[in-house]
Amino acid sequence: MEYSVILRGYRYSVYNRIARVVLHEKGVAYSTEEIDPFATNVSEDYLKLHPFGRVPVLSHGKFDVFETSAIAQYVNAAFEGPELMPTEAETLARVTQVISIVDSYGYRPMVRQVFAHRVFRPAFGEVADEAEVTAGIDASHTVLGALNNIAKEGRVLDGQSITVADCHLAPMIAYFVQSREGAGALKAHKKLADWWATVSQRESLQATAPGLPSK
Ligand SMILES: N[C@@H](CCC(=O)N[C@@H](CS)C(=O)NCC(=O)O)C(=O)O
Repeated sequence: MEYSVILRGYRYSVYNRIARVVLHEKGVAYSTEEIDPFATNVSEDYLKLHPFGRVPVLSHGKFDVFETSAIAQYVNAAFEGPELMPTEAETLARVTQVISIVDSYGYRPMVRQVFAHRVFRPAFGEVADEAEVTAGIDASHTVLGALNNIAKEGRVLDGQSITVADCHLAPMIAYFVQSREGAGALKAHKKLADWWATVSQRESLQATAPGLPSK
């Protein structure tokens, strides 16, 4: 069945999953179109939608939008359903801060270095670069520490009131903890580990698990 909302993305993309988690939390029905941004033949039509050639892109009727936090905020504002964007000033600042920390300092070490080398590459029969895993774990401590402090403060990441910050962070942690090093690093940050124990059980996370091939 074709819906008026189409999410174009790559099944293993953590950013694609963020958009999917938001759509699920909001209860929005959508179709998907598979685009592998790492392929050499990304189509000209797709590059018209996303000039940087990344994923995802969300289309709703004639409206197209890329950049995942913009997609999340659009979905939250455009559809009925649970409010995922707090308006109280300090809480809103924390939501924006979590997303920015994840994008600026978390994605590369946690996903591109630790997960990609320890889990993703081996799942596809490729060799991991151990130096990348080590560098990623080293860099992840500051990221997890900052997020743990925000969780401790209690305005966001409380495991109860779900916001776009939870939706943004959860897919990154889901990948990170699939490595034994990542799981160990998260354990050292108790409040964040407690948050993950609760949030990982949500239907939105369960329904969007990318299903990597087993080694
Ligand atoms: N700033 C972008 C980042 C999206 C992104 O980096 N997506 C990755 C997949 S998880 C991608 O398309 N990578 C392709 C590449 O690096 O060439 C957003 O928020 O949507």
